[in-house]
Amino acid sequence: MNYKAMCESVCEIARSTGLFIKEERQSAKLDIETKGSNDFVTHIDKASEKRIVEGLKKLLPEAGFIAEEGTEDVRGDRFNWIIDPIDGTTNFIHGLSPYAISIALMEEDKIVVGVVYEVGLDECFYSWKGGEAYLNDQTIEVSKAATVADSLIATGFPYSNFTLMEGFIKSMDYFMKNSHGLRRLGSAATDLVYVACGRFDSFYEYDLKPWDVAAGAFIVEQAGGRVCDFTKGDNYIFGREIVASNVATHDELSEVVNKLMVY
Ligand code: 2AM
Ligand code: CA
Repeated sequence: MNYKAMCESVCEIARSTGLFIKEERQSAKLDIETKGSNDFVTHIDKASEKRIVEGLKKLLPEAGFIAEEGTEDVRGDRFNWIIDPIDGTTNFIHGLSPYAISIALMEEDKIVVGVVYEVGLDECFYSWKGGEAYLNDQTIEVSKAATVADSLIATGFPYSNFTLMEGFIKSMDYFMKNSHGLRRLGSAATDLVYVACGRFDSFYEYDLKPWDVAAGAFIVEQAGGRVCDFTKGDNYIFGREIVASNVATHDELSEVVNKLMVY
């Protein structure tokens, strides 16, 4: 497979779907304000995923799909797409950035193409097996921060699974006192690509789904960063826990998360 050409085609699908989402939101603005947001979001998530799936099917007919809205729930023998049609839905509803389209291609059990298109700022992050990592047409790399004390750290707040709440609060307490600061943007895919381009030095969160992290985690690695789960293993796509960072701070950061959040 020509991974580079495949990645470029996926970027085109993500960009055109992003435009569609933006326009739909604009034309439905009044509806959201008067009738509430749930119906609208369900409709637009599904319509967006349908467009993405139709586009991807033409690119690689034999591939299966793991997609948030379940448009096409079929597994492929060798290739599977992992898709989130809108990551950061709550931001999107409120008219806030960031919110993103996340598309990864998995070959056997390895990601080979990753695209995160952050719609609000029109920023497309992407990489392919054997290539570098990009933001629009510029190559990107992770930061050079040497320690957690020098790091700006992103996380996500628990929203429905509160099982690790106690450890999570302890981790926030620790990082508030021992880093440059904590940020919570509300889109895990965007948090990851912001680590890839050095805006954040690191990111950690639990209870994330494969479609929230598959593309972004790949782009972090391609940009020279490191990714692991909370036990420092590599089950971070399907394992629902992720730590991503530059190389220099990875051991220190994952040790803190491991100590406070594995129990
Ligand atoms: P989603 O927008 O695709 O659902 C932020 O912490 C991450 O958690 C996002 O990637 C977001 O993905 C996911 N998430 C799911 N439900 C959420 C909710 N009710 N509030 C905030 N984030 C949610
Ligand atoms: Ca989503």
